[in-house]
Amino acid sequence: MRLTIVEYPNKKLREISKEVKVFDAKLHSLLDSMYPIMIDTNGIGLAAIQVAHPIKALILNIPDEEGEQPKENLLELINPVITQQDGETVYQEGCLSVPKFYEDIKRSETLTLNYQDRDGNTQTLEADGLLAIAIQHEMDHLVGILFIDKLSYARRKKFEKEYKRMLKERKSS
Ligand code: QAP
Ligand code: CO
Repeated sequence: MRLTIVEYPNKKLREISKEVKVFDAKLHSLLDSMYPIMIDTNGIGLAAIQVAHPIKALILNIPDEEGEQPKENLLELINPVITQQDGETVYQEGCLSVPKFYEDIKRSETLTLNYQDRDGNTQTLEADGLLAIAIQHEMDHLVGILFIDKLSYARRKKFEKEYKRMLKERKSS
């Protein structure tokens, strides 16, 4: 399956993703195609809506201590639901759909999650650190929320200005 990343300000990113009910070869093919595009673009997380598929599916591959992302560490979360969250943490986030822009975002520090794997089996997961942050970032995509929506009014204005300039420069080169 050939996929391309949908970038802000494309309205597609505002869609609400639908629950996955059928865990078939089509779903597996989408997940299999999301992994290489995430790795090739230096991503650690990617929601299906970012490749124009509005379904509640996302993948994560948090770098290990060596900064590597072996495929064994790949997490595929379908229909995720956070059941517990605690604490507060700030991290400089980015997003493959908002290239070249990074800002500090406040999230819960730890969380517990229910989800389904690619075969529809229910799983639970406890997360902290960068994984917990990434899960919250990717789950926001499932309801049409981007990390830039969480910025203060002033920061958001600064972002819009810089981003517009970047898009313009990109078009002219
Ligand atoms: C979400 O983000 C995330 O601007 C995943 O030029 C971010 O993979 C979770 C990326 C931070 C937790 C913490 C962004 C690659 C990748 C860019 C990403 C870029 C190249 C973002
Ligand atoms: Co993102």
